[in-house]
Amino acid sequence: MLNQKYKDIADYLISAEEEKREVLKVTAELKPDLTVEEAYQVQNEIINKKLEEGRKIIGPKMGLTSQAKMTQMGVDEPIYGYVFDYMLIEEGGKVPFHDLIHPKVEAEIAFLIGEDIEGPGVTGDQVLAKTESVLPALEIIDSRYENFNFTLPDVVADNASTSRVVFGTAFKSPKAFELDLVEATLSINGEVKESGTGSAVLGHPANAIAMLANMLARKGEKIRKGELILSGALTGAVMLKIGDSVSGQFGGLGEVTFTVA
Ligand code: 0L1
Ligand code: MG
Repeated sequence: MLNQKYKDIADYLISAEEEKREVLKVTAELKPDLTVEEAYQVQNEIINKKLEEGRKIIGPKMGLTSQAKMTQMGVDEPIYGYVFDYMLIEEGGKVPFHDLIHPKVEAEIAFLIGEDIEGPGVTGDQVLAKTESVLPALEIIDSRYENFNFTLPDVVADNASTSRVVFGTAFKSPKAFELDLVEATLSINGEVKESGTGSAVLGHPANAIAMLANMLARKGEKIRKGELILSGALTGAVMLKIGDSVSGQFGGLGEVTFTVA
């Protein structure tokens, strides 16, 4: 019975994504008492549906990793979602605005995983030892909810607002950088709109990947070799519009760009 309810909520959110239209949050429209645990079951239905359609997982991603976002949402734990192959935009490429609802962009550090990482008890140092490379990325989030208005269970059910990702092309050794000291700026049409450092991500971006491994362990899952994982935003998110030229500068880690067409 409840399983059917989760499937119905998943269909509601998948339709919103496919039809590029915003909807009322699940807790207002379909299930006011949705818990975070149930929301991950809804997310799971969405993931399975995409897999059945032949979509491929690029990797999980962490969201709400900054203290500012957690405080804003009244939560003390980040969330995760999944990035799929159809969400990838090539570096320097075009993001078609009309494929999306009300996109925002944020600057993140991505980890290419070299060995499986299985929780519980994983630490940031263990993550770094099992990371093949790190690279800069711009994540485009696009909540399916009207005005990005949601509660924690709503956003978990909505695959953590995941929509598109532009990965940089320079893969660097994690040993070559103090990732917590990396400074990123996010510019739109040549104007810096947001900036931040790696330490904004749970003190160090590797801590976010460790937390992800530990959260996945609760449901008997692990981070897998070859996954490319977004660790969470260094900067605030900036609203996008047609014609925007977007650039993320990550110091020695490199640059990521795209335009909105
Ligand atoms: O990647 C993220 O941090 C997105 C989490 C969802 C919050 C939002 O849509 O603003
Ligand atoms: Mg993000």
